[in-house]
Amino acid sequence: MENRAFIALGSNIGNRYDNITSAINCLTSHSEIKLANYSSVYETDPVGYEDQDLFLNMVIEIMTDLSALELLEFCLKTELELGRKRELRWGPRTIDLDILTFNQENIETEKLTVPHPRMVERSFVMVPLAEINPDQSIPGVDKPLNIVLNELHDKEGVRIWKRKNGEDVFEPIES
Ligand code: PH2
Ligand code: MG
Ligand code: MG
Repeated sequence: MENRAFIALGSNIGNRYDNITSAINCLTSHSEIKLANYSSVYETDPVGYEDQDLFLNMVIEIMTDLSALELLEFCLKTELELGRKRELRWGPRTIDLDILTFNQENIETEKLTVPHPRMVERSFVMVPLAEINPDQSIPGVDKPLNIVLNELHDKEGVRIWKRKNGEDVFEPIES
């Protein structure tokens, strides 16, 4: 598979861990998506709109033959499938899947902006990303990841919830 992408996952409704693992299962059930790595799961204070429940957040690294837009479509489909299963009528989504980077590409279309425009401001993204790929370079960001991370002030809002135990296999987070 030729494209490397990082995807941020977040959930703050229902069984958050279930939602996250179901989303990963759904994504990797696609024949053209392969899980390459994943972070620990973090519990995080809500950012932006603060009057909502705590999130679980993590980041995964995938290899894929899909284009960035095809990957986006599949992420949206997965969000919809999981959301619909929980029968939510409105309010925060049960699962949010955001494409952070796609190779080293800059993509700006109506539907998709990559790198994710707010990723470097968000500790709930940068902490798990730095865990799995501290050397990740982000197009348009000329500082190393550890410097970006050091400059973030809300890292205490990001706490480890389920440590990644084991190597780059999927089993540990299945149950
Ligand atoms: N997602 C948002 C807004 N705020 N806060 C946390 N902690 N985690 C998220 O995933 C998150 C958020 C919109 O996508
Ligand atoms: Mg988001
Ligand atoms: Mg989103």
